[in-house]
Amino acid sequence: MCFIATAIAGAGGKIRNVVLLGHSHDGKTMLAEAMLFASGAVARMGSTDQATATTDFEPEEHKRKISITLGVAFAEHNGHKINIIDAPGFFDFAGQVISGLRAAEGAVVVVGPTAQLAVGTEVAWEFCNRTNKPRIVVVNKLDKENSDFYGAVAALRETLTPRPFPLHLPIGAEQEFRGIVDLLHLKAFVTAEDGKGSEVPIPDDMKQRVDEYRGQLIEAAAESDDSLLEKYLDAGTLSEEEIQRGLRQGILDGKVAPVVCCSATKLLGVRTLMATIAELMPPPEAELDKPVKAFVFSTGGDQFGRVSYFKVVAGTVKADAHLPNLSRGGEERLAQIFFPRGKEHVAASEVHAGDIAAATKLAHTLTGDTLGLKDGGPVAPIDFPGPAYSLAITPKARGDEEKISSGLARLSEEDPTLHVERSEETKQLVIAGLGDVHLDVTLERLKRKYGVDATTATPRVPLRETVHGHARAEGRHVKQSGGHGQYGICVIEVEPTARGEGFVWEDKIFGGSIPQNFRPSVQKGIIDTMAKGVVAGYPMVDVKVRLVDGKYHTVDSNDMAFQIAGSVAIRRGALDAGPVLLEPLVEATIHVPEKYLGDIMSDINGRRGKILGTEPTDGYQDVKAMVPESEMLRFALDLRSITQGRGSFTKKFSHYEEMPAHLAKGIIEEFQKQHEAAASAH
Ligand SMILES: Nc1nc2c(ncn2[C@@H]2O[C@H](COP(=O)(O)OP(=O)(O)OP(=O)(O)O)[C@@H](O)[C@H]2O)c(=O)[nH]1
Ligand SMILES: [Mg+2]
Repeated sequence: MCFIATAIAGAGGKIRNVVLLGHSHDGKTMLAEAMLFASGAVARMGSTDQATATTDFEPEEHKRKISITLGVAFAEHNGHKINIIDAPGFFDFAGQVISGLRAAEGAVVVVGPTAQLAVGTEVAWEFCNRTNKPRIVVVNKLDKENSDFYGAVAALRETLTPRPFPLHLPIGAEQEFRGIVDLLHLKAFVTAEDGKGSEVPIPDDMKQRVDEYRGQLIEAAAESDDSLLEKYLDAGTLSEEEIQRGLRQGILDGKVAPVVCCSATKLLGVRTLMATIAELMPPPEAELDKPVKAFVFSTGGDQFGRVSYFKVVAGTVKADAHLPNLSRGGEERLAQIFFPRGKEHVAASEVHAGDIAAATKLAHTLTGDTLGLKDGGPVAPIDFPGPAYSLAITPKARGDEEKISSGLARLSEEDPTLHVERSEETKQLVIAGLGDVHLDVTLERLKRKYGVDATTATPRVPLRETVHGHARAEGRHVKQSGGHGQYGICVIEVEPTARGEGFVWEDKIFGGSIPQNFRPSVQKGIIDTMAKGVVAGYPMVDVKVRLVDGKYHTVDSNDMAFQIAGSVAIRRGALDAGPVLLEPLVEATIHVPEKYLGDIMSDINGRRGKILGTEPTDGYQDVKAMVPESEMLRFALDLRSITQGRGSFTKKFSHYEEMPAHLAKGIIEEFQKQHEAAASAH
């Protein structure tokens, strides 16, 4: 195998990098396995059901029977090296899809064999459209009962552009599915019960259909090139070579998307799919003679530790190379480079431009980095979706705080869609990602790799306190029974300032009711209390405090007594001045198919949000809204259920605004109750 990998790798034109995309469970991982097995790259055919598939090797994947991280492997077909990147279909792992698309020149969109277009197919299509990826569609599972190739094709054609059309047709259906007719080469292949494949004449009962679909194919090929179209209009047909050339161009230009058929588990249509990939998918652009440059498109882990998957963009990467990291500085030593086949490492001595390989234990290189000699600088990094769903996380065992932070830091380095933040304000450690399953998987990895058990909770939203009206309040701290006494009394006036002014202090004492040297003590007591929260445990802002009067005692007054007096005064004053809470608002941009617009608008209303505007983009709508952050905590999950996964959103902090009184009242009363209980317990 090592021989094949290196022997073919020399020629960029013989490499095909494809990413398998589609709805979860439609059979991408099994199709990858089938290609590996059919080409002899693996000796036994693994399966996702048995947790033995080559490209799904993480325990978290086995437990859920879904792919979570990219699986990278390679197969050989007819002198071509096909690098297969198996992406997850589950929406929480869209970051992996984006990584995979960056490394591949083409996508293989795997769909189920029914007349129902799955959401994951639509989403995969969108991803391909956005990144201008040439694509082939595979209708998989055609061995299944009630499978319907023509129904599936019709469903695809109804909604998707570029319009899919059949390149292969199935011979037999359901249990009788046994082979395919290749409309381009006009050949038929069947596989017998014993697994032996052979070429056969096109079945008589399919001839009419074959003619009809081949006609469509030729038209599609002709339409992708003016000279071909002319020829087609003249002669009424095209040669095989011309059809092939036209199709290749049409696929590359995003005008056509050929559909092939297969059963991954029965190994039907798998070799013809590989032939189609080799024939019609574009080769990588390989700048062999340029200085070496490699782009790290994904980071994962296996039994040997961290694995960085890279695609060589220019030149040749040699084993043991020392390459500068053009994105973040420093130099990396690529001690071992290899061609990954799932978790297996096939050692490589060199990797040429266009090819995909991996390295272990890079010191500081992360996903999106470019390694190479300075020539034109780094490749553009990958744009990953921002966090949509967050949870506060705490270690179960005391003393694990350090471990949880370093473990999460490592995990977020490997997963660009995982964000970790310690909130100064709420004192919580918060993890954020694309959905609840993403964060569940993160917790499991934390336990498996770093031995930390953790619990999660809804994050606290950092509110602020302020006041509405004016009040005058006295704060006294007087204890003079025996020993050293305490004496401090202050009178303050409290009022709001303009939003954003913070804390304003005015010393309006005439005469010496409080001596000069104790006035800063009062101020400090007030500031400290405001920072901790006066009425509800959140920092108080935008308040003006005027010190107007007080009393002191020549012996018993001291700094501490006046600090405490200040603290008491602000607590009373704030309560009397009509405390209000400010809450953070976020500006959200919600991207949904047009048909959900009404549902989203009413959902946002239900979250106390304001719609700022809508903007149509290509059958989708971008809804801009201003919504309280506290109402957005579960939005990622709700948006998914409203749109079945078709919608996405981003949000960013905008500003603070007053919380409705009835909500604030509840929070303040709750805090006061706890505060009193704590005070009486002392
Ligand atoms: N009958 C039949 N079952 C299949 C075929 N291909 C896959 N399956 C089954 O479908 C299920 C899902 O297959 P996977 O390959 O894991 O699906 P996937 O697309 O990788 O799913 P995600 O990783 O979640 O996106 C498994 O139970 C497979 O055994 C097929 O050709 N025929
Ligand atoms: Mg999978």
